[in-house]
Amino acid sequence: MTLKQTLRLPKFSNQGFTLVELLVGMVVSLLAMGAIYSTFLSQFKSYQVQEEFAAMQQNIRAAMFYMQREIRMAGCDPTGLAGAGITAASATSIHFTEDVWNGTAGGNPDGDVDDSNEDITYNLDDSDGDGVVDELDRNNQTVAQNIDALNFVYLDANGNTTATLADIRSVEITVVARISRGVVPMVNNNTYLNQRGTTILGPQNDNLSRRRLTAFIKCRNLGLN
Ligand SMILES: [Ca+2]
Ligand SMILES: [Ca+2]
Ligand SMILES: [Ca+2]
Repeated sequence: MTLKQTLRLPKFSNQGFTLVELLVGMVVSLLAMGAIYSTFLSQFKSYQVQEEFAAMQQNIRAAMFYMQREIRMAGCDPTGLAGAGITAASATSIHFTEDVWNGTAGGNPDGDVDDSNEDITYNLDDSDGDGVVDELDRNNQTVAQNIDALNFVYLDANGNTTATLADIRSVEITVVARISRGVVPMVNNNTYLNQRGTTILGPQNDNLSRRRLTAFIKCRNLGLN
C-alpha cells in the first residue's frame, strides 16, 4: 500500500474545471455581486435622500436669509428725504424701498431710492415656465427654487396685524419649500400654516417632503420719521 492510498488523499483532476464546478462558481460569484450591488444601491439611495434634503434646507435658508436681511432695512432713510418705506404689502408679496447708498461703493445714502438694491420686491413666480408658481423672485430674479408657499403677515407697533402700510413695524414671514423629487416612499398630505394658524399650503398628496421655516423681522427703520 502506497502512502497516497493510506491517507486517502482526494484525487485532483488536472483537466481544469468541470461544467458543474464552473456553474457553481458562477452562481456563487453572482450572489456575491448581487449582495454587493444591493448594499451599494441602498447606500447610494440614502446618500441621495440626504443630498435632496440638504438641498431643500439650503434653498429655504437662502430664501429666508435674503428676505430677512433686506426687509429689516425697509424704510431706511437716514437723510429723511428718500421717502423710503413699504410701498405694497400683500400676503404673498412685499414691495419696499430703502436708501442705503448712492450707487458708488462705500458711498453714503443720497436721499433717493433709485440706486441698485434700493427698490425691492419679493414674490413667488413661475420664472422657469414649468407651469408651477414655485420660484422665489427678488426683483424678477430667482433666488430660490421649489418654494411652494410664501406668506407675509404685517404687524403694527402693538403687534396687531395691519393692512395700513404706514403702520407696519414688523413682518412675519413663512416659507414652505419642497424637495426637488420624491425620494421617500410616503404621501405628503400635510397642511402648512403661518404663525397665525392660517393655512398657506393645503395637502398636496404627493410624495414630496417639505419644510416650513418662519421668521419674525423687526423693521428697525419704520416709524422713525
Ligand atoms: Ca440711494
Ligand atoms: Ca441715487
Ligand atoms: Ca416654476
